[in-house]
Parts: sequence; structure tokens; C-alpha cells
Amino acid sequence: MKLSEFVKAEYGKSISECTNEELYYALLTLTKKMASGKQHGNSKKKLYYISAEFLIGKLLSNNLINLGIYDEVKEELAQNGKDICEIEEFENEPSLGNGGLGRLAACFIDSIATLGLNGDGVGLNYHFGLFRQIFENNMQTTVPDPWLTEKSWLTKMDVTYDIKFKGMTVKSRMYDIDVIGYNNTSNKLHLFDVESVDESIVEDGINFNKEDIKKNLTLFLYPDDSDEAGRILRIYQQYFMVSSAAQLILDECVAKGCNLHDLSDYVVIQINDTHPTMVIPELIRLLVERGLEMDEAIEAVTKSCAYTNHTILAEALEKWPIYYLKKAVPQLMPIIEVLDDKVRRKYHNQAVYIIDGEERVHMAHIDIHYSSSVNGVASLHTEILKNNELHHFYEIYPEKFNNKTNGITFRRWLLHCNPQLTELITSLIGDGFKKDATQLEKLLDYKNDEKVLKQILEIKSAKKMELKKALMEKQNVTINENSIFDIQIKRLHEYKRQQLNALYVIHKYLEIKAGKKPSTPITVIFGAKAAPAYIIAQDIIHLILCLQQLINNDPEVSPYLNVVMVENYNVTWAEKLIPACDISEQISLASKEASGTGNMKFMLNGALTLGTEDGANVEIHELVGDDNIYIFGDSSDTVVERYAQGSYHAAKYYNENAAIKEAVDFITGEELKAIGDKDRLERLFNELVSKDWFMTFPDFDEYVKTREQAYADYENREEWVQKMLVNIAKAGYFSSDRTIEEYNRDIWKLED
Ligand code: 26Q
Repeated sequence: MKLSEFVKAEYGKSISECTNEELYYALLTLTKKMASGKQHGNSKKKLYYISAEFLIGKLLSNNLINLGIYDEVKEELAQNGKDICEIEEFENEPSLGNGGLGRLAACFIDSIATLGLNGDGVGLNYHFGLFRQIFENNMQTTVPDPWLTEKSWLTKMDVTYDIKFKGMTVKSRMYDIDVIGYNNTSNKLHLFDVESVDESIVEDGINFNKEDIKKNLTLFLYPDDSDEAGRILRIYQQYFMVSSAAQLILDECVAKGCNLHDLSDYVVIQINDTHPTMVIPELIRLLVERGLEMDEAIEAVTKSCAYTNHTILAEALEKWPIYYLKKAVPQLMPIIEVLDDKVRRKYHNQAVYIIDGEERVHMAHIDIHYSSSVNGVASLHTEILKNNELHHFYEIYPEKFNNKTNGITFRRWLLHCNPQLTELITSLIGDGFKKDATQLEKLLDYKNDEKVLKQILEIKSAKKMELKKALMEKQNVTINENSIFDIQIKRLHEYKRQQLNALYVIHKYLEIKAGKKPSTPITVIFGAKAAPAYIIAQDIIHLILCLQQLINNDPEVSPYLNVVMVENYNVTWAEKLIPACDISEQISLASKEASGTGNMKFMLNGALTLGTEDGANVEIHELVGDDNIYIFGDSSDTVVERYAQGSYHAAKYYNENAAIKEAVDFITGEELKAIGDKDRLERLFNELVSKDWFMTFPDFDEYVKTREQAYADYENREEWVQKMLVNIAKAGYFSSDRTIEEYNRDIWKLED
């Protein structure tokens, strides 16, 4: 149905007479109707991708693109004087994720539907998402981020389940979002919500009564993890999610006539990090309740489950005190004890026990013993899991371990966010790349085609102008569209080393002050949310915001160097920032970033990576070759070794390297103290000089040198654009369609 007919029937007027808001809701309704006419994947076996996070971003354009009607609709609107981009402004972005893991889940469900596979996502319907970030006095403050509207992409379903906690039962209800594949199947994202949720218990900022589980269960994603009530609430959330999922899975299975002994012929469950791990004991519990023997139940569940690890940071691996579990979900403890007991009888190595000597349950250990597959998310990461972090498990189960290098959906990260580049590519190599991303390699034929290279540069300039406009409108800052856009956007974490980037900025500022001016001006852009309880991360944000104020207001420096931190960085911002970027900062301490996926999005949009040999950067490096990437820093082997030896002393570097000392001293110098908070700046200074746990100092000199080299190379526009082209051409490997094909081939084995 055409939009004009639809709005006539719905509102009794023409498109040009409608407000943008009316048009948004009309398109939403129309799209949902079209999705309901599509087939759901329907093989005998079905995948359930369970994740505590789905960072899906706005859905309107995405859905129109996947339905294949985006251009048509845009055209029809334009003919009636309406701009689809303005209509999109009415959509709220659901902030149902922290970062990479949640965004990966969103890319994956897009690819699962696109490949026509029978697989749904299962997660939670957080009413206020993570949080909205606001800058005040050069600091982050946090407020709720309400995104739900009366009419929305969610459809309230008739599916409800009783979820039993110690001393109380709550009701979960399923809400569905259509996951429309690119010209294909439409699957579902099932988000469970607690029926008794009460938004009114939120007080100032994002505070609320952590004990009132019936009312608070689905209010926020990962509420403050720093106190015990917050951690226990997280267990309630996780169990609520997986018990709902487990009941849904068994219901659907039985409806298909499955004999529960044969569960694994009907069901495969991908466990996204350890957050859904309790699905294992919960399913076992339910199967036993339905008449299976314990051993049969364990076997059926083990065959059906697969686990993805996303981190090697010890502090991010979930270990829950038995005492917490007994407090919230006592019914799981007898099962977990049986699972642990079996491990102890078989393997006499404490390192692989589920329950440790401090009465804590290691969630990842449940996953590894009681799943059939364990995967890392980039080759380096999987190797580190096998050889270091999970080595004891690898010795027991070598056949379970496999790598699945992450990917991104090109529908959102190319077609949607960069229609200009998409059009150019299509005009050169046809549109086969939209279904088979490896065809992008055909672009290499144009490496010496001056006209094409010029067009690529023109598109980059146009995207820079668009970003400039957005920053002006939304944040009232001006940037120079003719400067180099050097961008680091990702969660704030010390291991990602935004502080290293900030030290470079200080270094550059001092150089310019001393009279050494860059040939092309530089705009350094940051975007990052920090966990409210993560003090040092807050301090780093404070440093960046203070630098922004100092540098942008210094008439000697600002013509050459600017710093901008975007407020409330999210998927919508990423879609504007990434296509405009020249240099993509991927500077984590080698061995710490499991994969990274922003790195792939930047590459696809023609930015060059400045990065360490970490995560998927290693694979990007292999694909594009030394000439088309800027690599620096110590190798992961060196870093792992240095940690093992305990041989790193930050103070030594600080005392012996004048450039480091100068930059670090600036943090507590007069200029910044006049602007910022003395305590925060001093705490950060001390942290760096006495600890620098993520080793920014050893990499500092090489980072500066490599970044300067990139800026110098940028001056030669002809050669630079060739590097851009190679990056775009080689990005095909990072399509999440490829990743999902591998998951299906090696793990899920769904027929299509
Ligand atoms: C754990 C315990 C208590 C509270 C919170 C958490 C928690 C929450 C979120 C632990 C981890 C996360 C998110 C992790 C994450 O986003 N990991 C990223 O996953 C991406 C997709 O695989 C990778 O590309 C990134 O390298 C990895 O950092």
C-alpha cells in the first residue's frame, strides 16, 4: 500500500497536510503491517539468541531499507514537501545496551533474518534503558532515558509467565519487535517486561528503591553495580529474563510436537556472555519438573546451548556469591550444586570448578562445562582464551572452542548511514555487494581511477558537513569541516585508553603553543558514556571536557586544534560520526579489547585505523596491509608477559620521559585547575603516575609518532584516498552475514 493511500484512510488527509509526527506514526503502522505479511524462518530447529542487551537503534529507516521501500517512500514524501530525516527525529532511540555486546546482538538478529534463518532474540524491555548522559560543569550526570511511547515498534503479546523468586511470584509479559530481514524473512525480538513495573518509583537522577523488585525489575539496564542491592537486582533481572525464555522455548518446542528428550533437535540457545547463563540450570530444572531424569536433562541442555565470551577482563567475568543466589533464586542452587559436583568428580583441578573456595558461582564455568560450543569474537581473542584465560578448559574440551570474528550489518552501517557512498559503489560494481559483501573487493579496480577517487573524497566532505550541521544543531558547537576528523567513540574504559588520546591532545596543544602548527587543522572528537560508579572513568571524561573548554577558547590554538565530546553518545550519533571520520582511534591496550566492532564500521566508511594489534584490528591489518593502516604499540604477548612479571612501573616512564612528564603534569597544571575540579584532576594524575594499569606510558612515544605519520600522510590527498578505497574494498569480510553464516555452519546447524 502506498503511504498516500494509507494516511488518507488513517487521518483522512493528504501527506502534505500531515505533521511529521503523524507521518512517523503512519510509517510505523504501515511497516508493522508489512512485516506481519512476511514469513518467519521455519526450520524444525530454532535458534534463541538470549542477550541482556539489544542496542537496536532507531528502526524506521532500517525497516524501510530492509523492506526494500526506503527510496520509494523517501521520494513520495519529497514530492509532498516532506523530509524523511525530519520524520525520523520523532523516533526515540531505545538505549537497551551498554555498547559493543548489545550492538553486536542487534547486528546479529538483522543478519539472522536476512539469511532467512529461524531465530529470534530474547531480552528485557528496560523502560529507561541505560541512562541519558548530560554534561554539567564539565562532568557527566545521568538521568533516565524514557523511550517507550504509546504507539511503538513493540507489540504487546498474550504470552505471560509466572516467574518465581524466593517468597514472591511476578508475572512476565512478552512484547515483540519485528526483525525484518533484508528482502527476506521477518523474525522476532522478544522483550520481556514485568507486569507490575512502576515508573513512578524513580527519584532524582536514576535513583530508585533497589529492593522493590516487583516495581523496579525492568526499569533500567544494569543499575549501579557498586552496591549489594544493585548486584542482587541484576540477578533478579537475569533470572527473570532466562526463566521467561526457558518457558517460551519449552512451550514452542512442545507445540511442535517435540519429545523433550530430543530438545536439541528443536532448539539451539546462544548465550551472549554470561548474563543469560542461568538459562542452563533453569532449563534443567524445568525439564526435571516435566519428568526427565537429571542426567537426561543435563545432556539435553548441554547439547542445546552454546556460549560466546566477550571479554578477558577478570573483573567483568561474573561470579555470584551463593548467598545472593539463595536470596533471590534458591530453586537454582540444588541444580548448580549437582553441576559442580559432577565437575569435581571428573576433574581434579580447582580452576575449573563452578563453585570456588569463597562460596561464589563462576557463571562462565557453568557455560563452558554445560554447552557444546565456546567461542571468542576475534581470532586473537580466541587464541588468548585458549592459551591463557581459559586454558584449563581448553585442555579438557578442545573440540568446544572456536572463533567467530564479529561483524556488523551493512544495511545500517553503509546503506542507511552513508547513502551517498552506497550509491557510488552501486554505480561502479552493481548492487550484488548488498547481498554478498565480499564483492566490495571489485572496488580495487578503481584504485587508479582519478574520477572515482575524487568522488570518494567529495562524499567524505559531504558527510563532514552533515556532521558539522548536526553538532551545531544539537550541541551548539562549531567545527571546521576542512580539518582532519580524528574520532574515538566507545564506552569509557581505562583499557580502551581514552586517556592516551587525551595525553596526545595535551601534547599537541603544548606544541602549538610553542609555535609548531599543524599543516591541516585537527578536530579530535570523543563520545563515551561512563558507568556512574566508575570514578576514574568519570575523571577521564572530566579531563576531556576541560580540555575542550580550554583549547576551543584559546585563540592561539583553536584555529589548529579543537576538541569536541558529543553528549549522550548512542547509535544515532554513531551513524552521523562514522561516515564523517578520517582517522578511527582503536587504541586499546593489546590483549584487552576482545574484538571491537566500531573499528569495522569506520573502515567500511573509508576511515583509516590508528590502532594497536588488538582484537579485530589484527584482522583489519592483515586484510588491508601495512600501507593502509596505522599500527603502533606493544604486542599482546609483551603485555601479557609484563602483567605476569608484575614488572611495569609507571613512575619510571614518567620520570625518564620528558614528553610524558610534560603531558601528565599538565593535568594538574594551572590552566586546567582554573577550569576543572581539583580533586578529580589530581586523582587522575595520581592514578596515571602511580599505576597506569593499562600501560599508556610504554605506548606513548610510538602513538605520537604514528599519529603524526597519519596526519602527514593525510596531506597527500591522492594517496590518502587510495588507502580509503582499500579499506572500503576489504571491509566485506566484516559483514555480520558472514559471521552468522559461520555460527550457523559450525554451531546452530539450522536448515534454511
Ligand atoms: C557484568 C557484571 C556486572 C555488571 C555488568 C556487567 C557487564 C555488562 C556489560 C559486563 C560486560 C558488558 C559488556 C561487554 C561488552 O560490550 N563487550 C564487548 O563486546 C563486543 C562484541 O563482542 C566486543 O567487540 C568488544 O571488544 C567487547 O568489549
